[in-house]
Amino acid sequence: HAPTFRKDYREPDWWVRHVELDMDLDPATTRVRATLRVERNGEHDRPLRLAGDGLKPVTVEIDGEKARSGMEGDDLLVEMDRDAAQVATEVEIHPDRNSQLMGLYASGGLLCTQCESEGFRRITFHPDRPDVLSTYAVTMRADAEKFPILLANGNLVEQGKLDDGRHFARWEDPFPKPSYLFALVAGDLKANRDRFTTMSGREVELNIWVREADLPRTRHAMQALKDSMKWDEEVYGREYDLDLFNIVAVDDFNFGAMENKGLNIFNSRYILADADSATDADFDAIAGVVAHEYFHNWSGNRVTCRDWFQLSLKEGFTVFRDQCFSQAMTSEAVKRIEDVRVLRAIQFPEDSGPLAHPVRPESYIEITNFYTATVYNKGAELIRMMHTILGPEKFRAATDLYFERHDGEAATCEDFVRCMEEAGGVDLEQFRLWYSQAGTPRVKARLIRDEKANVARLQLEQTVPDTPGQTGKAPMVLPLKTALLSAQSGREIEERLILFDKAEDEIVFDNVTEPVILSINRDFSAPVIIESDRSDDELATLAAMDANPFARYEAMQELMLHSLLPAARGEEVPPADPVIEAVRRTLNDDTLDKALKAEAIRLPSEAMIGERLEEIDPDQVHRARSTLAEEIGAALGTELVEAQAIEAAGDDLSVEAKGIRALRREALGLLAAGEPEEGARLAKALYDRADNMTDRQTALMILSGLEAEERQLAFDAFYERYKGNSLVLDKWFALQAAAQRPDTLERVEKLVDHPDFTLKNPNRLRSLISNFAANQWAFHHSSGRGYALLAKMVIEADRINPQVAARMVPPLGRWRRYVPDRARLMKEALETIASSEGLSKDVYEQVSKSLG
Ligand code: B3K
Ligand code: ZN
Repeated sequence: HAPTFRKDYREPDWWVRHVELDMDLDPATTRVRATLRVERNGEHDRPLRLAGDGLKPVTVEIDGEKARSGMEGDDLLVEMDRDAAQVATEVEIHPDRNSQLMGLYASGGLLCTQCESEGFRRITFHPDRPDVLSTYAVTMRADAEKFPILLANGNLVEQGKLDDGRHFARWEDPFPKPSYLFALVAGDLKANRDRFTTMSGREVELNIWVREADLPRTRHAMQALKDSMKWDEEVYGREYDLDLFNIVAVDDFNFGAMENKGLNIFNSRYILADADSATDADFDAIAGVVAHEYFHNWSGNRVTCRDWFQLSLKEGFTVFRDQCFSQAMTSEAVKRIEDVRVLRAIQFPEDSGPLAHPVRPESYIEITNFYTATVYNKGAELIRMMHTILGPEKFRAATDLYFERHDGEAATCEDFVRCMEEAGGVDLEQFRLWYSQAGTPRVKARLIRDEKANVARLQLEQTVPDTPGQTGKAPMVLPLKTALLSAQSGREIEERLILFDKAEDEIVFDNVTEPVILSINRDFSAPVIIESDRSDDELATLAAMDANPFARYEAMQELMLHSLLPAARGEEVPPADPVIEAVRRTLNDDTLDKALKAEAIRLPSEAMIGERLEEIDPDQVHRARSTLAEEIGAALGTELVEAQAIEAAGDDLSVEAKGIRALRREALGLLAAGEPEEGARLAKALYDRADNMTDRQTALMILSGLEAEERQLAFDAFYERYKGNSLVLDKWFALQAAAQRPDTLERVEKLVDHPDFTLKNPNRLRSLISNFAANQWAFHHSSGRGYALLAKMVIEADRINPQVAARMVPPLGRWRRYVPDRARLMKEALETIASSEGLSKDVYEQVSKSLG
């Protein structure tokens, strides 16, 4: 398994200007005839190399004559005696045997495609690299009854009946695109149809295609699509470019969704929702993913990536765009808190483990392994920092320049940064280190007041930790939004954007005539770990008074960690009073909206606590967190009962109503920790009266951790009610896998044999196994059986779907961070995987790097 290196990039030897596809669709055997209009790039005599993956050519022709060609591994080499030609190949593929869900595959009676990154080569021979852009025309033929709807990229130009009950459709996409954006769908689908008038007055037809029975659950996705089209016009000046925009929902899908030109294909969990079956979080995720894929039409499709090392060019930027969209549509502060939580829970651990890599990686064995939180979420933070440094107007000028200069091109991260520099009038030379240096910077911040001089000095130190293959790193540019607050009144005295770009620095604040408190990295303006020496009192003041809502949340988290970290290290535990008082004050604060209250009283997760420890003892971490929850719950019974009792209509998706339900979840959780019987009673009552999935899930989540008879009753009722709805059944598995109880491991071991469990459906696999592996206490069971179970699942899943299997490996890769007995058992599980026969290169890369 040889790696590919960024430094080895070369332009393609041959361009492909146009692709003509002719496909006889059938689940058992589909015949694909492809005609590529190729042109020599520069002067050379190298053959035309076309990538294939498991393909055998039936015929290969140049300009209508049999070509001289041969296979080299999976690739087809065609000898070329002219500078331009029509090269035609014919192959046969088998969609119903495609369990990898890459290329053309069958899902629930549909035929559909997934090509990013290298799936097109499973459909036909092609260079299959993102810097080869072509126009496409596709003719599809299929059984008219089984596949009445035939879709592909671009516009439908012709359709009609054929003999033997078959029919055909021809689609043409006028926009040159890389092969990874190719898509087709065939199936018995119905559309939720709508329209959108663009800013220049063009009418666009919008369709969301699903099974007929699912039509009522597409309304939210359609609204999100229209909202995103409008938002991209208003905020980025970007208009949609075709007259048709199709979305299709499929049940078997390797990830969230795919931005194929004019034909986005979605995992059905990011389309289908109603209040009875989807939670508030599901609704928000749907809007976010619909927006994300739509935004790719410009950031990804019109301007694409030169090579896969540039992946963050489209993904980091598009995540930033979807985050801002969701901030605008819901609550700015709450959405930011959620995004930072994901970053800390997933990206920070990745960045400090064996799979750490820069936002623009230098090499890969399997590119699919690099669709990571680092490329996506840290990548989005890089764009956000440039937005902060430039300010909104210059940032917009820079993106205008970027879209204009690179429209129709395959660009690089460097191209993007250069547009930021030129239009923003800033020098980003040192900032570029964010693309090349992995690891989360750590900042030590100390504020010292000099009473005689009436100044406050902020002393800053930064270090960037070593990561695999990278040591001795240079200081980075950290934009730190910083304020000083009066220690007495909490009033804000001054806010500044500090660009901290040295190993050490001292920032002086003048005219400081009273004791002050430091509010630093407001809005999480830089994705770093801040270590400050702020006292409990100072944090409590910030938690109650800081004008920046994110900073209030952050102060609460720090305050909680002051109590949690010593306990998790097995040291003497300070009294919980400061935390309890801060939670009480938060609950009683009428100025704070409920969603923010919910965030503020939420304890850091066990994963987040672990991330702050040198060595993790999972039992101690669990005990620390549950003890603090118990103490808060026992002390604040009255306030918590009151907070969880506020009502909101189940189909009300306003920020206020969602906040009410979020607060109920957190309050009831704390209450159940402190008073389990009362918690069980209230949770069961909530389950029985709930008119929406959010409350139902809250009730089950709370019951799942309790030794109450209500628990089994509610889980059984839930199963009976929803056994026909696979998306909800995923929740039934997920809730049991995430349950905070001593026997979760045994339960998950049994659930693997449940008739509704399957390794073939990625959603189902993740709902049970990935949620289990994220459940720190259960997964890290001292017997090591949790690790063994995960290893077994990885090995079995790898035979079916390597991409999905490889994504389950990282929890084991963290072994070096755990106490010795766990570390040894985790490593053994990795070795078991490593020694299994016929490992895919996907899993091989993850496991060998984790052990290395
Ligand atoms: N671009 C796709 C992800 C493709 C993953 C390929 N392994 C979805 C997205 O990020 O929008
Ligand atoms: Zn994306």
